[in-house]
Formats: sequence, structure tokens, C-alpha cells
Amino acid sequence: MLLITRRSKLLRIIAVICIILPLLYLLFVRHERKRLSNYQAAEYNQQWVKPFLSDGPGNYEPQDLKPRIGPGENGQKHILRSDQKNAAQDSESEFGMNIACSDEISLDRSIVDTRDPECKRWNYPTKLPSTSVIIVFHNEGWSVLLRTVHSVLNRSPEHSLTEVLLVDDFSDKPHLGKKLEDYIESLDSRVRLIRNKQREGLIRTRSRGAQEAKGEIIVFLDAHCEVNLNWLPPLLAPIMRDRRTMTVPIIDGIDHNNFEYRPVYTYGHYFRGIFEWGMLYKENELGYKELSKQEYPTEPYKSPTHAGGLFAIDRNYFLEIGAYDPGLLVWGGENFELSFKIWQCGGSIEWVPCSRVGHVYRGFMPYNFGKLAKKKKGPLITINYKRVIETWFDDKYKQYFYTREPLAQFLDMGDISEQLALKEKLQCKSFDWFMKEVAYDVFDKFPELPPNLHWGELRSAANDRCFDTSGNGPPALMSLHYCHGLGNNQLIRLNEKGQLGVGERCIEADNQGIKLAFCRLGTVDGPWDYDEINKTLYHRVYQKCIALHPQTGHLSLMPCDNNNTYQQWIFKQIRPNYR
Ligand code: UD2
Ligand code: MN
Repeated sequence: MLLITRRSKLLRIIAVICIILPLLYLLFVRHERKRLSNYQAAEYNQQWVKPFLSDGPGNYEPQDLKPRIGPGENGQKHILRSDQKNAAQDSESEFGMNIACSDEISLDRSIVDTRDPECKRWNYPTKLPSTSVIIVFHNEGWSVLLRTVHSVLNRSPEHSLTEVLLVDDFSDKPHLGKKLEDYIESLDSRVRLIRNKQREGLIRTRSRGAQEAKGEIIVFLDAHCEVNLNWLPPLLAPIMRDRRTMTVPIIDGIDHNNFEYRPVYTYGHYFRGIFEWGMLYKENELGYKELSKQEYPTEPYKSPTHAGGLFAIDRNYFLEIGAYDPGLLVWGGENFELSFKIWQCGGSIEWVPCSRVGHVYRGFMPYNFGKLAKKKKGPLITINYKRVIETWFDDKYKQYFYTREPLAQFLDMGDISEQLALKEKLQCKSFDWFMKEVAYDVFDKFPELPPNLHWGELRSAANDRCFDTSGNGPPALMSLHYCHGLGNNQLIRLNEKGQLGVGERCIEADNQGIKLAFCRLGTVDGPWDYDEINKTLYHRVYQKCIALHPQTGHLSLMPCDNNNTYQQWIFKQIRPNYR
């Protein structure tokens, strides 16, 4: 008896499971279909309509924008009263920007339309894919963070904007706690907030945002942006054409002190992202090769890299290519990792002139890297660069990086075997292919680097002090300081072509003395010869040697005198204590 009731109970449970599971599955499939319907309709039913120009306004152009009056409206600068100076200064040092000024400007302020007028006449697909705008943030100021959100809500097509996903990277400022949750609750149901349980850094936080996003397309923005008019459709259209295209808006500048919104580039000039061999992000004006591919100057164009912060990409594609390398820490280099990966593994990057987004460039970085940095020995950003170049560069190109950043050879970059396996799995092309086909214009500014003959500290035989930039930028006089062996300011390189370099800068001479200068673009040549026997640094053009003034400590060129210790310099390689 007992056995029979037990068995029937079991059967009932099995029956219930058999009914409920498929039902749940069906519900899930329906939900997914609905989620994907717009995009797939466009992509798979060939409803894709190439953007086209019309005589009148394009289909997503905003109509009847009401003029607004108030502080900062129309993207104008807003100047605080003199009695607000302290508040302004305090917020500058806390956030790297004048939040006191921002706080007085409406979250819905109008901005200046920085687009080429032609942009207003483009028509984009009527059905746009669902989009999640992902904003990661760590300890940002209230009004800049929310102005970013408001601008997205105000200036994106209703049917395409699925959500604004805020990802809090373990902020500890009170205004970003419950107050933020309450505000979001009252704002718009499409705004969603998730929080990290520990500090992850912006790179992992973005990858998490991508995982959690509901839209087919994800758009990343920094937490201090204002999107411009009709910014979204132009970013989505190229991705609808080819889901392996990542798109990047043209970045405008928002002044960190007075919040003036203004273009960064001169009107009508377009740039694309490149890099120099120390992996600093650089830009190059569009050349004939790219311009000749365009029918109209406002069409998207190819770019080798991007600055990092603002871009749109198909969510599934981003996840298929492994999102960001999870071994990259906190900040820096992720823009290159993604750029190289996309290009080398079959995708492409397009910059979109008709999509403009303002970004507050801060005066300095107001946050530290927290515990994440303490676990690592050595400069964290250079470790990131090393991971990226060891994964994506061919051997020949890796050498350029180590020539430019000699200390990187001693850094522990962790395990990159999964990255290399991914590169294999996706059958990615070589870096040489990328350089020749895509980033060909890097060489125009940053030619292949010849090896260093010497690198390290450059010590005076007379007073035992070392060449030092003192942290100055060019043009500045070089001076001598106590040798500290810590690199950067005292890490001098002399290459085979006679160029004396320190970081991305060069050491040159004029009648004022020995100077830190901008390296001339497009050449790796320099005027210097190092005499290993007499230890002199000889300038071939002036035919003089670097000399230290015994009294003033000033560095200048003097007629060469091999017996003068004030003209003797000793290169000594630095061995950082990274382990
Ligand atoms: C640029 C990029 C930035 C990023 C970075 C390199 C632009 C305009 N900006 O520096 O997006 O690619 O280069 O990595 O291209 N954040 C966190 N956790 C952290 C640190 C920062 O969530 O640990 C947030 C921060 O609140 C901001 C975003 O990440 O929203 C980018 O940081 P940033 O504004 O300090 O970087 P930025 O603009 O100097
Ligand atoms: Mn930023």
C-alpha cells in the first residue's frame, strides 16, 4: 500500500516536471524571439536598408527642439561666482572635474549640434535593434553621471533603447548609494543599476555589463558623457549591415572646469585611432586612401584602433570574441586588445562622423587602482600593454615595444595561454597583416624602431647624479637629480640612429641647453653619438659635447674635451625590483 502511494506520488512529480519544463522552455523561446525580433528581421529577412541621404531631414532627426534658457544651456560654459571658488576647487580635487559647476546645470540641458549639416539628411533603417547603453562608474559625481543617463534617454529612439545599464564598480561615495537607487526608481523603468561586490576595474566591469545586458547591441559610455542629437541610429546601422563591425562616435570635449561642450577636432577634419610603440593612444588625420572610399564625407570610415570609452558592438559578437581579456586589470590597454582582436579575427572598426558624444576629459585621475594594483608588482598599465602585445603582436613588432619600454621585459604579465588559444580558435590573422592592410599609417608617424645601443640611467661622472625630466613636459630643460633607478623620468634610451629618448619624448639641444622635446614625427633619427671610451655624448650637427656646468648644474653643449669629467656620462641599465 505504502509502496503504491509513493510510486503514484513520484509519477505525479514526473508528470508535473514533464509539463512545466517544456512550458518554461516555450516561454523562454518566445521571450527570446521577441527580444531578437527587430534585429533579426532586419538582418535575416534582408530588410536591411542602406542609409541614404534625402533633401529634407532624415527619419530620426529631432523636430521642434524647444530653446532652453539656463546655466550651461546650448552647451555654453557656466562660470561660478567667486564665492563658490572653494566648492569648485574641492570638487575638482575629489572628482577631477568641477562638480559644483555641473550641479548648477540642468540634467536635461541642450547642447550645441557639432555635426556636419549633411548628417541631418541621412535616413537609417526604420527598425533598429534593441540596445543596451552600458555605463560603468567608480565614484563619479552625481550630476555628471545622471546627465549622461538623461542625455541618453532624451536623445535615443524610444523603440531601440532597451535599457541604460549602470554598473557600479564598488563606489564608496554616499551619493551613489540608496540615493542613487531611489532616483533611478523614479526616473524611467529602462534604467537599471547593478553593483560589483568588490572593485573590479573598468575593464572587467564592462565585460560584466555586457554579460548582464538585455539588448542585442551594447553601447559603452564613460560616466561623464553627453550624447549629441541623433547619436544612436548612425552607430547601429553599420552593425546591422555586418554584425562584426564595431562603431565609434566622434568624441567632443566637455570642459572639466566650466562644462562647455565643444568639438575637439577642427570642423571638416576627420581622424582615426592609431598608437605609438610604447602603446600610447594616438590619432592620425584621415588620408587619401580612406577618403577615396567614401561617397560622402559624413560616411563612417575604417579606423585601426579607438580611444576606449565609447563604442557600439553586437553583444553576442563581443561575447563570442571573449569580451575583454579578463587578465587585464583596472584601466588601460583594453582599447588596443579589443581593436587588434576585432581586426585580426575578421571584424572591423568604423568611426562614425554623424554620431557625436561629448566626454569630460579630466585634469587628472581622481581615483587609485585600489587593492588590485597592490597585488601586482610593477606598473599595472604597462603590464596590461605587455599582455596585449604578447598576445597580438608578431615577434618583429614586439621588439619595437620592448625597445620603447625596456623595463616591460621584467614585468610578470601572468598567463596568456587562454588568449593565445582564443586567437587560434578564431583563426586570427597576423599582426603584420593588420599593420599592412589596416594600420598602414602608423609608420608615417611612428616608423619601425631601431634597437637601443644603450638604455638606463644616464649618470654624470662628475657628480654622480642622473639625467632627469623632473616630470616636466616639453619644451623643458633637462636637469640632474639623485639617481633613483625607478625608470620613467630617468630612463634614457639611445638608439642605433642617434636618437636620445625618454618615454615618448626626445632629448635635443639648442643654445639654451639640453632640452626635453617632442620627437619629430616620422623619423627615428637623432643627432647623438655616444663615445664608449671617453664617455662623451656628441652632437653631430653642432659638433659639441654635453657638459655639466660645475657651479650652476646647467646642462649644455660645449666644445668637446675628453679629459673633462663634466663631459663624461655613464649609461647603466636599471633592474627594477618587480618580483
Ligand atoms: C580612456 C577612455 C576610458 C578607458 C580608458 C582606458 C575615452 C573617452 N575614455 O580614459 O573609457 O577606455 O581610457 O582604460 O575613450 N571606472 C570604473 N572602475 C575603475 C576605474 C574607472 O568603473 O576602476 C569607470 C569610470 O568611472 C569611467 C570609466 O570607467 O566611467 C572610464 O574611466 P576614466 O573616465 O577615468 O577613463 P579616461 O576617460 O581617462
Ligand atoms: Mn572618461
